[in-house]
Amino acid sequence: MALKNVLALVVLLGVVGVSFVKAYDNSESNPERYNPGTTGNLYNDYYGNKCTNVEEIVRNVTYQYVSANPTLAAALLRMHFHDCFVRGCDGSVLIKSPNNDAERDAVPNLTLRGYEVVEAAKAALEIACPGVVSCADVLALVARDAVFYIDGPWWPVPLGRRDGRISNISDANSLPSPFANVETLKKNFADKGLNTKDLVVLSGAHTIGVSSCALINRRIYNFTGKGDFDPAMDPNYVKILKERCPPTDFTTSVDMDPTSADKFDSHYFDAVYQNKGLFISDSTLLKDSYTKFYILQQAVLNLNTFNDDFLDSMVKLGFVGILTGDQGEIRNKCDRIN
Ligand code: HEM
Ligand SMILES: *[C@@H]1O[C@H](CO)[C@@H](O)[C@H](O)[C@H]1NC(C)=O
Ligand SMILES: *[C@@H]1O[C@H](CO)[C@@H](O)[C@H](O)[C@H]1NC(C)=O
Ligand SMILES: *[C@@H]1O[C@H](CO)[C@@H](O)[C@H](O)[C@H]1NC(C)=O
Ligand SMILES: CC(=O)N[C@H]1CO[C@H](CO)[C@@H](O)[C@@H]1O
Repeated sequence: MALKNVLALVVLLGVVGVSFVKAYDNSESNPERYNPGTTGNLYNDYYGNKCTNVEEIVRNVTYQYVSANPTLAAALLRMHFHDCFVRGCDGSVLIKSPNNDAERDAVPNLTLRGYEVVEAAKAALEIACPGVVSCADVLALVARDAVFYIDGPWWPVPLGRRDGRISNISDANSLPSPFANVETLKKNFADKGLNTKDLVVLSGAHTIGVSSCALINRRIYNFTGKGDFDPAMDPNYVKILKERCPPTDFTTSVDMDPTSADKFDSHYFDAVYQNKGLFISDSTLLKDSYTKFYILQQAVLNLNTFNDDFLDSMVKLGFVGILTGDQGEIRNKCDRIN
């Protein structure tokens, strides 16, 4: 990086850097720690003796699937995110509709994978303690365990979510678009009670997993309709992407993190910093001073706070729009309301 940038950074760091460096208090004995005060309460030992071993049962099933197919970790993390952003973390993303008008039929959902893992974990729980554990909780646990299995960070998943009874294709509009700019993304997240730090930290989930040529072909071949590519992209990266994605290819997969899409590391921030963000919604994080600074901290200053920050933001994400108490229901099967 240019000397000018280094100097600017050093000055910036002096002003706000210290507040970014925060050790995580790993005391599970403090449930309030996990409640960012959104809508309702979740508890670490919610099921107690109504269902002992909930976490172990889910973990065993998840490990079984993810060990056979590690790419499921990315899929399950994304599924949990989609669930939480649409009607809250209420398992509504799992519901099937005979009319193809449920959330999972929406365009951004078409490539969600891993439903079978959630179903299998739920089935194991139904044998151990029928009708007790919600599908929303199962999905939250499965996502955490799947990421942990591939050596990603572990985060606490306080429990007690209830399952929603509605899944509507039009609600999937509240999912952020890969073509969105940072202002829109900030608003999308703020609408869910998540701040700008959560936006940039959770975007780091794109350090694992894949997308498809369909979502980037315009960006690399015909950005403004003149046969050009997005000038915010590194030209060499565009060249590599073009080799992977011929102009009329809408199906081939593309790694989200060009260097290590199967590893949960901080390379996503390196990629974005080097103008190798796959989506506009990744690259645009360099256009806001806060999110840009976070990227610099991870990519250039090697502060290594990403895993701890991810933990904090995942816990917050898990509280978005939850149903608790006697709201909703405990579904018997995750793909249909009772
Ligand atoms: C900031 C706004 C976000 C946008 C616009 C966005 C958009 C996308 C898109 C378009 C894909 C590719 C899907 C496909 O090819 O069909 C994707 C993949 C993925 N997203 Fe995001 N995403 C965002 C935030 C998040 C968050 C918050 C998480 C999780 C905490 C996440 C986790 C993932 C993962 C893991 C994949 C790879 C999935 C796989 O390999 O199957 N994303 N995202
Ligand atoms: C989970 O798997 C471990 C190791 O295979 C096994 O010992 C344990 O009994 C399993 N736990 C449950 C609740 O199935
Ligand atoms: C889904 O939401 C749309 C828009 O709010 C509404 O018109 C439609 O009736 C809903 N569909 C179902 C099945 O509830
Ligand atoms: C590029 O975009 C323009 C304007 O949208 C369109 O007319 C043209 O057909 C596109 N070219 C290709 C090769 O898709
Ligand atoms: C309409 C449609 O294609 N829906 C798909 C949504 O995603 C699920 C899971 O991958 C598919 O089974 C559906 O066919």
